[in-house]
Amino acid sequence: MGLLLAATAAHAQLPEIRFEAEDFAQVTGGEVRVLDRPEASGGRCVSYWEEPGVALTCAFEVTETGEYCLTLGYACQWPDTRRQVSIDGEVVPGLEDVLLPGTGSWADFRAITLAGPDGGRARIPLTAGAHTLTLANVDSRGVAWDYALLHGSETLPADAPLSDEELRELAEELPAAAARLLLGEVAEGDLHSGDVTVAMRSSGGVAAFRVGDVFFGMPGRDRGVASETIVRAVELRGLHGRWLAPPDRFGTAFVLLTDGASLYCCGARAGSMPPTRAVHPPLVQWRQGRPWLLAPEPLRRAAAGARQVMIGDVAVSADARFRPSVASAGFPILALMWTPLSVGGATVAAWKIGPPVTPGNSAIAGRVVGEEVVVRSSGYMYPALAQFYGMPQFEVRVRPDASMTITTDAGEMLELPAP
Ligand SMILES: [Ca+2]
Repeated sequence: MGLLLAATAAHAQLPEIRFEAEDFAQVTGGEVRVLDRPEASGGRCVSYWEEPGVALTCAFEVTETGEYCLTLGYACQWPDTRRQVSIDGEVVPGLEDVLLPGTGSWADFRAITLAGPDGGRARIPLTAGAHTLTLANVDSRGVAWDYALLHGSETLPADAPLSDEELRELAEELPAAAARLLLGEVAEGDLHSGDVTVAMRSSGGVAAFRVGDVFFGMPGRDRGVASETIVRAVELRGLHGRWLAPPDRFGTAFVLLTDGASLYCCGARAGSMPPTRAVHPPLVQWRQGRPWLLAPEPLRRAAAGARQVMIGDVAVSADARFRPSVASAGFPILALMWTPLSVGGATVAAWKIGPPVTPGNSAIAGRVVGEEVVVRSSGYMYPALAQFYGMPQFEVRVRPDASMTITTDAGEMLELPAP
């Protein structure tokens, strides 16, 4: 079973222009230092750049005229810092005072694609030929600048801010139920509780969901409704959910549960489960109210070999280690795959998306116990802590015929039949 991340649709491609900050042509208004940093691109970066008015200029060549997005790689231990961006000595409109969020430490290098005046990515018109890029310090905080990348809007080297128009365009690429959730609309048949919304298709399947500030959806349009999924509402103390059974008995039945903070899913089938099965791609995250399209590559690196990966403030966890891969299917796609557990002839895969809770281990956990697969809503959380966060603890026992029993820590029990 897997999670998919879909990025942006393809447009005419511009060549990528990349240059290292440490190869700067000129520094004015003061001094900077070039530092050796193994974490940085090219092993070096420019730092000690605290004085306002100090400006660094890099020279670069453009081979193809077009409107370019600008991505900067940097590290910053301050909560944030600001820089002014100029091209050929002229300040770029909308980039007079660019906020670079802190990365946590001077060794933690990240990239950001700069936003323009409409809230979407800045588009910088560049003609073929020689140009310069200047970053000027407009506050009194340092930044370790690593590199700059100019690229077309079809590539996503880093998370990219979306304008309202780009958000609507993205919605048009999605199935209707996913599109309305992306645009903030909750329908009557949706599973909705607290910070969690699951957009249900009219056929009964899941189109997309939102947990906290992160939207997860599937690329592609509705393929038409060939058959109806059997759907049953599930209500346990503190938990709302749906049990969904496929129209044919070889499909995967799954139970979706939410406590209003996290979304839990446990899927089972009486037979083998394809490991590359596509389920739900993370796509867009809201930051200070603005939507950002998430780049696959940083998530791919964060997920490699992990049981849990952070997307903004929410953690995605599975009952086994992720094996992420980036594929292309019209969209750049990050598949977060893992191997389902098996018992008898049945296979079981479980995942959870929600805020991480510490101390303890709030990631979902699954193991084979005798003739059953037992999935716990959290690896281990102190009961008092779970109560404090309003996260009911429960377990799902799955038998070889893919029937399930859900038991809460309060002793409530619910039987779900074999599909
Ligand atoms: Ca560098």
